[in-house]
Parts: sequence; structure tokens; C-alpha cells
Amino acid sequence: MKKLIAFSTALFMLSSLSVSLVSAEDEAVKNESETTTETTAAAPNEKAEDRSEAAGTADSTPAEAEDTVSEDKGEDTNKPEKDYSVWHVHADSPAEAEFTDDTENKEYTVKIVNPGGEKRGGTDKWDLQFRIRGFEIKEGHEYTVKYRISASNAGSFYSKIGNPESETVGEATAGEVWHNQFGVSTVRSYTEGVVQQNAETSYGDAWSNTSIGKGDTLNVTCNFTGIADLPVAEWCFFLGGAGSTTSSDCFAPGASVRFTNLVLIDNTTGETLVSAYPFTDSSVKGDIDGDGKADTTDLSLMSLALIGDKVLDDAQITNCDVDGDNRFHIADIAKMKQYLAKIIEEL
Ligand SMILES: [Ca+2]
Ligand SMILES: [Ca+2]
Repeated sequence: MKKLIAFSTALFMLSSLSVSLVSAEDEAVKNESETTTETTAAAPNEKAEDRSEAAGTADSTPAEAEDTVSEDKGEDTNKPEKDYSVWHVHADSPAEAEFTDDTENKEYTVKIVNPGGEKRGGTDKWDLQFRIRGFEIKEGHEYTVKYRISASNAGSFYSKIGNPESETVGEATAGEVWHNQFGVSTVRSYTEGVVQQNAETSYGDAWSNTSIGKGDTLNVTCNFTGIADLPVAEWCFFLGGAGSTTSSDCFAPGASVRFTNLVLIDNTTGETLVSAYPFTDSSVKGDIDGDGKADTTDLSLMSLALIGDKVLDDAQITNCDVDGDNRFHIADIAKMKQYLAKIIEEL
């Protein structure tokens, strides 16, 4: 009998393995990218559970920049003064991350020390979160959400706007009024051009992660309509480990994930609800990444674009034309180098 059980278990494990390999391969083919993770779509009802605050929690706000955050049971209740209205990292044991608010480069960095997840004694991708809380979502209002995410390693992430309790409210299953597969969105990869365009007006089955390649940057813009009133809402990025709804860890230990241009606007009222290191619509010559200044990052993007290793959009190409001859070529790279070497003072 024991043998039979062992054999069945082995068979089950083997079949699970082959299934996950096949789906990972399918995903890779679908995305035509080097990304290695994919997430199983979760039934909305399954998502609602386990998302409430677990006993072992830790948060890091910019005030604790560069501190390592990890499990510390009951820390939340002992620190009621924690400011959730700024971007911070929340880690459920055993998840752990180093969080940096880089004011100079205008971005946040989350370095994954331990992603958590089921096999490490945690739960799922929500074991490690980068998030902000405390704004209001109103049913029927139109919203625009924007963010830029960069990753040192291939991985994936899930992002959502919902209520902190993950409680279903009206049409908002698990309290979510928006997630990364929902709404009218454009996801632009620095290395691949546009990788995803959605026009989803309902959740459908796509409760899955968005993949990102090693060293890639995704610029995301999405419009959605509020499907429920959420007096206190949160915007989260799940960066944690594999679990019942997530077939692979979002990111491996050691990966760094950077965020900037985190913006949420209520277009109905014109109110900006979240604005962390927002990009201005850049018309700055030589500013390719849209952060408002021309620097070495932009030079790298220009160089890669010129040899065909980066796909830039029209606005970026326009900003590449630093010598103003209406085309982008090697002379623009040369002028950019002179500017960055301070041989010339302006572009
Ligand atoms: Ca720039
Ligand atoms: Ca030019």
C-alpha cells in the first residue's frame, strides 16, 4: 500500500511538473520573451481568502529606507503610527525585502531577500507587497493609473487597486476595482515595444501576473471605471512567492525591482490620488526614459535603439533627435556624449 501511495505521489508530482513545464513554455511562446514565470489564474473567490493581514507582518516606509524588513509578529499592532499613505513594503513571514526610497533618482527599489510563498512556509504572491493606502475610489468614476517598473531579473508581478480587507463589494470581487489585466491599458516594454494592450471591461479569467524580462522596463498606462465605492482603498504590487494561485515565485531572491511614475488620477473630479515621482510629459531633448532629464540612462537607450536592440515610441524618437535635423542617427549619440561629458552646455 505504501508503495502504491508513493508511486501515486510520484506520478502526481511528475504530472504536475510536466503541466507546469508545458504552461511555462506556452507562456514563453506567447510572450516571445525570456521571462520564466507565469501565474495560474485564480478563481476570484479563492483570491479573497488569505489576503487579510496575517499575524506575522512587517512594514517598511521610506523613513526606514534601506532597512531590511522581515517577519516580526504583531509589529503592525504595536506601531499604529505607521504611515500607510506613502509607498512602503509589507512582508508577511518569511518574506523579506530591502526597501529604498531613492530620492535622487526618483524611484523606489525593492530588493527581494526572501519572496516567501508556500514552499518557504508562507502563503502566496501577496507575502511580499509594495503598496500605498488611504485614497478613495468611487463607483462610476473614470480613473487613469500609470507606473513604470524595472527588474534586474526576469520575473512577474501582480498589481491591484482594491480594499485592504480584500472583501467583495458589489461588482468588485475580492474588493478589487482594478488589476493589471483589467481596463484599457498599454504596457510598453523598453526592449520589445508594446507587449500588451487590453480593452477589458470585466475581469474575465485573467487574474494573472504580468511578466517582465531581465533588465527590462515596462511603462504602463491604464484607464478604468470604478465598479464599487471604496472609502479606503489600496494600490498594491504583489512580488512574493509561489502558492495556490501562483505557479512560480514572482522574483527570485536577490532580484531588484524598481518603481517610478506611480500615478493614480480620478479623471471625473480631476483629483490626483497618488503621485509618486511622476513623469512630466517630457519634451526635454535627450530625455528618452521620460524622467525629465537627459542623462547616461538616456544615452544607453539611444545607443541600443540605434543598433535595433530597443524599440522606442514616437515621442522618445523625437527626443532622440538632439541635434534637431529631424532624424535620429549617430550624430545625435555624439552630441549627447558631448553634453554628458560637459563639452557642450546644452542640447
Ligand atoms: Ca531621462
Ligand atoms: Ca538628429
